[in-house]
Amino acid sequence: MTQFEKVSQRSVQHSKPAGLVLQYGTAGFRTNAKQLDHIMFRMGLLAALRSKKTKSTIGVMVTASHNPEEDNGVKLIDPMGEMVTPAWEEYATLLANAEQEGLLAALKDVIETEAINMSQDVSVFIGKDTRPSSEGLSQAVLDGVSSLGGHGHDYGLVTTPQLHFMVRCQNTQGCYGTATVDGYYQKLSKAYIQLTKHAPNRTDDQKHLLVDGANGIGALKLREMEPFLQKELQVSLFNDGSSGKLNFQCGADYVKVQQRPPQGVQMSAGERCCSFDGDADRIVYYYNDSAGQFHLLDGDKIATLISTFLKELLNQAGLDLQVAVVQTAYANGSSTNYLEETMKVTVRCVKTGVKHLHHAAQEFDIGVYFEANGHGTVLFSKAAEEAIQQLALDPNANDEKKSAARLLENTVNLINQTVGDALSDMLLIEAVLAIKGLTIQQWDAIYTDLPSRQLKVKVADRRVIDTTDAERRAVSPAGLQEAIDALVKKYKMSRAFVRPSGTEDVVRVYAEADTQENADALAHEVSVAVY
Ligand code: NG1
Ligand code: ZN
Repeated sequence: MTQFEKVSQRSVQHSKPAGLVLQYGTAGFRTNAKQLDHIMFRMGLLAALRSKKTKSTIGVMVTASHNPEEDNGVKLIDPMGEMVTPAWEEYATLLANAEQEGLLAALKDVIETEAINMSQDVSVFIGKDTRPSSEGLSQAVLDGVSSLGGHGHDYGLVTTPQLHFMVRCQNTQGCYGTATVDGYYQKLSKAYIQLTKHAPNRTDDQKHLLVDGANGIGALKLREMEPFLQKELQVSLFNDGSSGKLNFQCGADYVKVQQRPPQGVQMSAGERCCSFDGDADRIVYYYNDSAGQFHLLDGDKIATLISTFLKELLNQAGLDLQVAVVQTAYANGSSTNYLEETMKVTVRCVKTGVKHLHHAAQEFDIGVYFEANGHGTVLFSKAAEEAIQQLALDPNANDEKKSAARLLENTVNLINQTVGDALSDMLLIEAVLAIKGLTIQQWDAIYTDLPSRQLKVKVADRRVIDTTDAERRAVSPAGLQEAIDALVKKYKMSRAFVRPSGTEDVVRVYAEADTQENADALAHEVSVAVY
């Protein structure tokens, strides 16, 4: 049987419902799990082709992140552990939507356009989250890979960032770490323990952290990692999946959007808490003050803490490396202001979607990127990593410089540079707070968020809204931007923008102003202008 006959035969067992059309969205395909079997098989095929093309290992993660438990989805991972390149997102859409009888033609189209050598070997790493549907769907991916004669390595239950990490390890012959889950824990925990040595005399209270695992994979993996941390982090884990439903009234997305603590977490006043999302690539922190008021420390606060820490260390080390922070239009205006005016850090604003942030961060020596919702990481250029390593080993450097360089070296090792990673980000934040001797209240007080409001508006066709300037200004429909400008002028310290969502059939409205009442009123008035 030829390869194509095999694909044809197997694809019948993963047949596509006629007429169903799905788009590769901001973060891969995502919808009700019942509609995804054929998508998974076909993404197995595509991953096999991408592996042949790049002569590298490719990753396929079965997850729908923060979506409800009934949904599922798939994310493709490129050789360096980054998200798949946009040209191949188009092939993904092409294969996903080809009717059953047109699948082979679509496949051959990709092979021809990319001039793929079909005798090249295939290596694909596969992982899945804890959704009940993930098991069957990951089998469909494996089926796709093997019908093109490929070898799929099934890692089973892993977080999305763990799979990204393993793909990078594999393709860099171990330079990034060992491509196993234990290899991941070893690399991160070693760096974390080294960093916390710079914060001696921490009390058990200071080492204690409440974690909301969103009833997902992050909870499972945190339990596995705990022994590696040698009590330098003492976790009380809630929503660990033993009884609650995935992402239901818990998790990072719930906390960020609802601006309230998750269900099922017993927080005392002042206690440091964090929430992961359903595949553990996002994290937010929060606490209740003694008056019972809830305080959220989102991606912007995380980016500020981390970039400040890095900048201070670079100064101490005497290393002339540029630190930049990449944000989106949703970043709180106070954070941008603080970073630019007080920290004198370069700030870049890009379109919503992690791939845009990741790409922009690659342009700097050190690029810190975070979406306000808590997805983010830090990227170090090769030159920056080498400068840090050289200084750490330099026999002529003074102790202060050397010590700063070693801290930077361990920071690099603690960070998962492939993608935002709740476990890695959590350890980094815990280490930074410990080294700087900051409580969560002190971290929160670095700057005060401007009151803001996000709303969703349902319109007949959200695509009539076109934007420019990193989505901060609307260019169509005619008159909309002028209307927004006029509304913004009515309030102090105000800002507002609208954009069509890339993951839901809605227009998102964002507003900031001097008071919560004004932010709410402005958001409401802008929604009316959109409608
Ligand atoms: P859309 O639906 O395009 O706004 C949302 C998030 C993004 C990103 C993606 C992917 C907001 C305002 N938007 O995109 O940041 O995380 O989902 O999950 O949070
Ligand atoms: Zn996620």
